[in-house]
Amino acid sequence: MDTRSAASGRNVVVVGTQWGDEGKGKVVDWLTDHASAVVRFQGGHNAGHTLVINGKKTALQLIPSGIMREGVACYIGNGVVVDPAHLMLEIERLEAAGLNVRSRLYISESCPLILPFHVEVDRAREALRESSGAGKIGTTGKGIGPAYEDKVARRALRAQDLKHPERFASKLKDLLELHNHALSGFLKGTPLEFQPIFDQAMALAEQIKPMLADVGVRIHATNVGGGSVLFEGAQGTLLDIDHGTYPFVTSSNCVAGNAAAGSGVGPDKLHYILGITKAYTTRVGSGPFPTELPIDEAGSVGHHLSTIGQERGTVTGRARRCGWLDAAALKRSILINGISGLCITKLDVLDGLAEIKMGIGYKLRGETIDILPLDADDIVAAEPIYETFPGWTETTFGVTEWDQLPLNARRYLERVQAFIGAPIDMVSTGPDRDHTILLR
Ligand code: 2SA
Ligand code: MG
Repeated sequence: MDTRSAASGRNVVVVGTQWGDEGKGKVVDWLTDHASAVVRFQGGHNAGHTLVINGKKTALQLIPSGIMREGVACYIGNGVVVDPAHLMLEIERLEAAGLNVRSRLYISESCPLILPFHVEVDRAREALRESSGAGKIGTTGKGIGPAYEDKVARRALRAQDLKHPERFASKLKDLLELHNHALSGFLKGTPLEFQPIFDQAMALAEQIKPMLADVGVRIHATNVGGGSVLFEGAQGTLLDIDHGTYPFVTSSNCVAGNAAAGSGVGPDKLHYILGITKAYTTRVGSGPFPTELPIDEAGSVGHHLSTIGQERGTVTGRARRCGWLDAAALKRSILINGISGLCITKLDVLDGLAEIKMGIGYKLRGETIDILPLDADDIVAAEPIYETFPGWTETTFGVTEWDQLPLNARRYLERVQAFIGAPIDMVSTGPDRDHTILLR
């Protein structure tokens, strides 16, 4: 990947190619060295991007990872759902750590807001799905889905409404009535009161208003001035509302194409699409996962991936499900995103395994297929077909040169590359910025 050309006005989109938690935060942070701005374009504070800088861990949820670098502008695009209370909490947390946030964080006026009743609806829906036998989605409980529903139904309160108290009050009254009706009825939840929600929003508005901006125009101006922009995806392609394992998905488009629509720039501004792929697979929440391994039994491969990989949700603390790399699922991600190159992360977690498997297709009702099916029920029925590789005993942790990787690790990655038909441009060998092999 031509990362070093980033300073000359070329924009990079970073997306997860699996079910999220591929290590996007670290890569975005690494690339930010060459960028003027970092943009979030979908999702909300359901995301959890963990960065390790000088050995210190920082978890970001809503604020773009670029905030860790002085002088980099951070944009929250229109495709993001913003919880004003969470936003201010996250800002204050970063400020307490000594970061300068408000002078370089810009929030699109058009962002739909997540308000307390969205959280209530999210939780009530999950409880209802569970008790009805439909099965939970396993959401993060942050109100993400209900907020996007209101957006699509054209009744959402948006960040721009924070500037107009009367308009805010009138829209809030109508929306709350609608949700309270459901909450006190079939959702069997707790209806909420208008006044505390309104008062809290208006108090937060005073702090948020100075950060509201026309994000699309600002990104355009950055490019015109020769600066380059990084688009930071959240969650992953297989959680995309259209292309993921529906209905076990999040409520936004996580794919690269949405970097344009979700931030207000044209698709011609997306110059390089970097897909982030973990050297194995994880998933948090419910839904099909063909290459899943049991993680509880000490000494098993699943247990190794879970513990050595420290696979726990950044936001919810849930143990992530773990399994082998599913290259047939990856193949679909490559197509949907138009991946220019891949970054493989957490390779070091495979160190010490006697053998390594990679899913290269499935048996589905007697047929062999080499790409993830579209229907979640088919994915459940699909039986993975594996290729097996010898493992390596040497450590790959912190390696910075391709030639320094064990031969078997290189063979594994070369096979991944050949199977999916996209180049591996980077390998991340540890959480620190410097633990990186750059191939192009
Ligand atoms: P939601 O809350 O409506 O977006 O949940 C719907 C599904 O999307 C999944 N999802 C995620 N999967 C992986 N990582 C995410 N972020 C956090 C993290 C998650 C956490 O970085 O670890 O802390 O648990 C994320 N956000 C949403 C979710 O599990 C549902 O399957
Ligand atoms: Mg995460």
